Amino acid sequence: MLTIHSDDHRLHHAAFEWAGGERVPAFETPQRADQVLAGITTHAIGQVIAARRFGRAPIERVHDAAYVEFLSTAWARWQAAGRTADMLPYVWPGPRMQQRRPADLDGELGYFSCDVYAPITAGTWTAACAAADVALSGQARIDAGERAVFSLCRPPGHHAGIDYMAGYCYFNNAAIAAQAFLDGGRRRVAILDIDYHHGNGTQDIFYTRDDVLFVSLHADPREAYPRFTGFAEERGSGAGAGYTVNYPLPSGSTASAWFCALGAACEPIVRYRPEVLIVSLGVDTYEDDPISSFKLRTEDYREIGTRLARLGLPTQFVMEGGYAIEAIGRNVCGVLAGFDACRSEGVKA
Ligand code: Q9C
Ligand code: ZN
Repeated sequence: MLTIHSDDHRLHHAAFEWAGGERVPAFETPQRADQVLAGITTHAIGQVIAARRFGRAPIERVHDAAYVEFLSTAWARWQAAGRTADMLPYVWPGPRMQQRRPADLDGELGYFSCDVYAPITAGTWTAACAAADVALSGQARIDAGERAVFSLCRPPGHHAGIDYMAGYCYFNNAAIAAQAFLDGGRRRVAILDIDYHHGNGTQDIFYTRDDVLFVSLHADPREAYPRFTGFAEERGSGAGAGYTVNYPLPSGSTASAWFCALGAACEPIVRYRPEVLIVSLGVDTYEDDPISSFKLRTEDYREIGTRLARLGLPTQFVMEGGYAIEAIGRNVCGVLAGFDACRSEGVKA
């Protein structure tokens, strides 16, 4: 399988995050993508190519232009104020408060984010644009007839909504690719999100639409981030009613429960008859992931690839989470190799 990559991801490097009331080293690090890239070579997944640049326009097809503009200038404004630490918000518009954009930088930072897990650093803008380019370059390859590609995006994207950053995410790479497929003339795109965490941002972007089916398998929000979205009752609204499908799983779920849910999640996808499938690929479902609780083992990732290949669809894998540095390369490559092996056997749905 072809991999798309950009070295610019390294320009985004958070100094720390908050966990258990303490400042701890950030879990979302440049090493993650470097390890995956090393795995691509070690496991002989295939060719790696650099992303091309697409600019702001395809990003603004899913994100609010004011949010994009804020992200593009935030660090320079922060620096001009004499500040040097990572930018993190402290105040958000809560329930029943006015959703009004504040006039100054500290206020805007809260307005355009929904948690403390997406710090803006010196290189965040460049890295986030590069991740979108990695997604768009993969999309272009599928559009040109490639059967499957892996977009090695970093920073990840599925927690970023229309006008906010959150959970290590700034631009929603999978959503940007989905919109590009539609803008290229496809009419039905499915996104299957198998990251441990609910893809609240992707859901936000497509919640009222029927041209993108969003199906997510994740830890029950009652006991996991992002806490306030991802319940089974969230099914889309208006024209989008029925086009969002959530499968929350209990904390501590094992592979057998997870694969059972994957089987269920594939049903609405098959029924939708999408022209293309985007997989938001997080491997934070791994048993040794430092911030998650599912119990998948390395051998399970190959099986995931096999199951996805059986859907028989043009497929774009987009990298999301996964924080067990030592295992991230083999787990991601397990999925890709499993997909490729099943495909070359000619197995059909
Ligand atoms: N102590 C992705 O996997 N922190 N984002 C949760 C950990 C935020 C995860 C609490 C997790 C964000 C792309
Ligand atoms: Zn995750």
